[in-house]
Amino acid sequence: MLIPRFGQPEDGHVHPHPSEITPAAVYADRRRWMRQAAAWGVASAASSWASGVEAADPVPGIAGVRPGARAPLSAVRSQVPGAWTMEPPNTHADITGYNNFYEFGTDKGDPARHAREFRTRPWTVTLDGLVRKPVTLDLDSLLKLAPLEERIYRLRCVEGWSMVIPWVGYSLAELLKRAEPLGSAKYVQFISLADPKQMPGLNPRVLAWPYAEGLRLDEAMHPLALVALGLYGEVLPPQNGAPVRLVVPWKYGFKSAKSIVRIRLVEQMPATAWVQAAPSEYGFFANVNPAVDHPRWSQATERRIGDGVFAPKRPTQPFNGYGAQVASLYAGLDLRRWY
Ligand SMILES: Nc1nc2c(c(=O)[nH]1)N[C@H]1C(S)=C(S)[C@@H](COP(=O)(O)O)O[C@H]1N2
Ligand SMILES: [Mo]
Repeated sequence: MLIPRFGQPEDGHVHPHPSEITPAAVYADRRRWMRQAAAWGVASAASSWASGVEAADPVPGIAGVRPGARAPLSAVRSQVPGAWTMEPPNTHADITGYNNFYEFGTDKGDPARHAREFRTRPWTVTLDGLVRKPVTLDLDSLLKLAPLEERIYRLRCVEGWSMVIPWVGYSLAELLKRAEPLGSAKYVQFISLADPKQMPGLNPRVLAWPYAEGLRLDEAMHPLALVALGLYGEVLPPQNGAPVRLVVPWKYGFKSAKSIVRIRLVEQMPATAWVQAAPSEYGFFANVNPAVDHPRWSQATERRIGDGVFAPKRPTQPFNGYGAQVASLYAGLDLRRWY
């Protein structure tokens, strides 16, 4: 049986050298250069390759977005309590160069490398299951569904590293309300895209695809649970879960499913990819908890990406520092257990 590679403790894990990363900015500049070269009619193999790439499959949308292109996404400052940490955000290069998105490979640099041409238009998200009004929304409807807010959240990966990320989006509750959940709905399941034509990492030995996650309905309705459509004031880069992903800041990062295509309201606790893969290591609730170690490493501290490998680790906070907002959701639940 394959031991999930997901759970690699961060000790001894060397942060990728900057030269291994292709920051989105550099990539955008390269594309701009290629377009410019094609426009000038530069006679070379490079220009015909460039024009071939650039001319293929134009994707309509905000600012005429093509796969991998960057586009602004304006947002207002969120008023949701806890939505703004004062900690400095990580750099764009770190946030878009050090990723977990196993559909594109299991190394931290794989998503940035392999998701460049990921097509995020057309895109739809279907809300169904125990709802009064099942609905399928396209990306433009999602972008207009509620005012876009900027929120700066800490992200704590179960592997023991963390970042601070300025997201753009709105509360998941806004989206769920559109479908009018029935009284019988108790949980929400989130299903990511699994497209073997675009995703080179869909190996059945890694996870059971599609990637699926879930929340209890009251967790999903908490205003801090975010539908993210952008980061750093731009549409989401592919490697961060474009065009639409979940962000649940008080839970380990794996709960925040990327590139979501379906949201199901259900009565029973739904199957999730990581619980299915390793039930002894990952739980459904997966609230960040420094007092409960992962079976293979401590969760007491974390390495903040960008601190440098020699900097001391930081103490991990219960609920990733969002306890004042969310702890009451778990009254009566034994938090010492690894759920
Ligand atoms: N579909 C999908 N969603 C996913 C993952 C994944 O592999 N596939 N990885 C998760 C994990 S482990 C983390 S830590 C976060 C990372 O999000 P980021 O790359 O935007 O920082 O995405 C989560 N969502
Ligand atoms: Mo993670």
